[in-house]
Amino acid sequence: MTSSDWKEKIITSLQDAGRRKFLNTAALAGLAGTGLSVGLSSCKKPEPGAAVSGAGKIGATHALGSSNVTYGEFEVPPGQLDQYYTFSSGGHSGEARVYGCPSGRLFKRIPIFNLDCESGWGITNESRAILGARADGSLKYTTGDTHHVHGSYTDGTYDGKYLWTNDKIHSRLARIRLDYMVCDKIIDIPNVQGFHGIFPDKRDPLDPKINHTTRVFCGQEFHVPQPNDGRDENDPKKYYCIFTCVDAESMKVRWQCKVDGNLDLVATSYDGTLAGSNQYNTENGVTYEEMMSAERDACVLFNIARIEAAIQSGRHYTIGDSKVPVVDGTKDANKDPKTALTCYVPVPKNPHGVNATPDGKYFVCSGKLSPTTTVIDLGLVHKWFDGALKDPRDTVVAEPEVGLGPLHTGFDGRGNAYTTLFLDSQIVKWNIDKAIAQFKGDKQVDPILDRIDVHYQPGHGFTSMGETREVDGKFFISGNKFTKDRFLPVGPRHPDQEQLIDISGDKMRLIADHSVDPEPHDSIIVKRDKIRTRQINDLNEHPLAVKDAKDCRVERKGKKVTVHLTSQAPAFGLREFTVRQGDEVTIILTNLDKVEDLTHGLAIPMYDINFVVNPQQTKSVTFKADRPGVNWVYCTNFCHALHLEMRSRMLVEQA
Ligand code: RUQ
Ligand code: CUA
Ligand code: CA
Repeated sequence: MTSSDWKEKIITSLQDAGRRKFLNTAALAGLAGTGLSVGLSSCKKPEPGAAVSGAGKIGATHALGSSNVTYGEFEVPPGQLDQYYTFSSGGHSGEARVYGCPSGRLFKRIPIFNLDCESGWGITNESRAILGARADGSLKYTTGDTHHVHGSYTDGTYDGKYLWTNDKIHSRLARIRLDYMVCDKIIDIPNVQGFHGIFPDKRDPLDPKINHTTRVFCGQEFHVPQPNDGRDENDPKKYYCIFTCVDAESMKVRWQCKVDGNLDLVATSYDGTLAGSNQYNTENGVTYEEMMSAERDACVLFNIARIEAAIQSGRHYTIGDSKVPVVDGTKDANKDPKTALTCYVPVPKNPHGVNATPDGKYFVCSGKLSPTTTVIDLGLVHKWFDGALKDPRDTVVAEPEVGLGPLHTGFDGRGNAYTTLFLDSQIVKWNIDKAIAQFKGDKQVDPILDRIDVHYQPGHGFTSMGETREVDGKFFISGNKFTKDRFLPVGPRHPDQEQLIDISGDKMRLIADHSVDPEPHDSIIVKRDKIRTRQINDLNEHPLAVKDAKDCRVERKGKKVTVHLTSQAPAFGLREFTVRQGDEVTIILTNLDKVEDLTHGLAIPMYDINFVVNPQQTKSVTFKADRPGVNWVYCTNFCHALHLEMRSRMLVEQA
């Protein structure tokens, strides 16, 4: 075939059968001969053809045909509020996002690893201090890749205090304080590349009185030499991955644990004793072919109490310049279960996703290249650590065939699991107890309860309060990676989609399509009463706050000039101020307005300054006044009938 023939073929396949069929075929063709075909041949349900049927008539009929939903049933009418917050990662944007559920309305983008002029994130001295600067004053990084957001827990449910999210590119962990919904801390995780999975603990395994989150666990997806300083570059067998524990409050790295293979997603047990991570590269491969060569990979479980005891007793080392204590969690160093820090449970090849069931009993690991999910019994894992179970594989109590490309699983609190099927473009509902009975040998029982088409290729899927003891079984959101024909086209790149599904009944019902900016990855759905935001800032929080308009002034120390400034609708505290060419100018701006939502902005033409101050908030910027002339400092946030008149003049005198 000539290349134009190929082009023709691809276009026809897209037009005729829909992208879904194209992806399925292409994905399967790409995987043929690499072992997936083995997995497929053992998958009776669904028929590969069935997954594709109807692809030609996707769209309105498809969506409406799958349910009898009156859309208004779940609409949030004017003047009413959503029942839930959805906190979502923002992928390439490096931000997090806040949506309403079920409305799907976007309420807020929380800048984290990115720059954001709406809030001035990355522009003010305060946000730059959080983002981290290099010696020359430039920001250390301006990019981020957020995948997962998870909240802090008390008593097994969200306490509304913090969210944490990862930066996969630069291996940073960020915290968001939920009272203001702003990022308050970012740290670098040493010795790690490709920080992907993240999960807070839910209570302390050592102290029964500590029933809230005190640790955040972070997984490393890309293995590297340790230290990664040029040694062992050509010897991938000497590359390793690391599991990191960060203190939730101080955000200091507490310890690290070296593992064989890699770490992908992370889950934690409700009793605080265990954390787990699925591993798709137990082969230590450096190409995807190598990473798919073994029939089985693993889910590795970390015995938190034992790791911390090992650290206490000094059984640790450090890597390179890092001072963080590291323990050895590799297989060779942990052969005796009775002293082992880690337990490697074999699961079918290249798993993706690990999720804790809300009853606290199981971790569910998805197959990805196997049409199965694996249910690991955490009680049996403890039995293995006690030496009472020989083979780590004996901790597996179910492995139902769910469909093609299972990635992530949510729960309804009624014993059912909902797994996203990337290749099948479906959500499958299955019953955990039935899957266990089937695994024990009961041939009569079918754990699969329902399937619903989603549009298309879902990644994460999660339920309302589904990662807490207060799971309520009402909503499931399918995070779809492709949307094809669901929205008005906006160029070659389509929006992503969060599809809302009602899971309160026996049958799943598709309720709504919500377009989202690529690519939200993971989210959590949190009952609104868990979140208590502040109405205004605390004036005393900033040590340099200008607490009275009378305190506005210009202070000079040599070439350093500080402008103490206030805003109060519709005026800045100084109508003008004068500096000299060559001065290093710091403007400290306090918003003295006390009314909720009465935000002012400050922008200075040609100085790249653009930020806002919320009621009673203080922020500052520092810059070099390098050009003589008049600069209109103006308010960027429509605050008052005289908003346009809200200006001040910065006069820069010739040197
Ligand atoms: S991963 S689509 Cu970055 Cu959360 Cu599974
Ligand atoms: Cu202040 Cu507009
Ligand atoms: Ca593998």
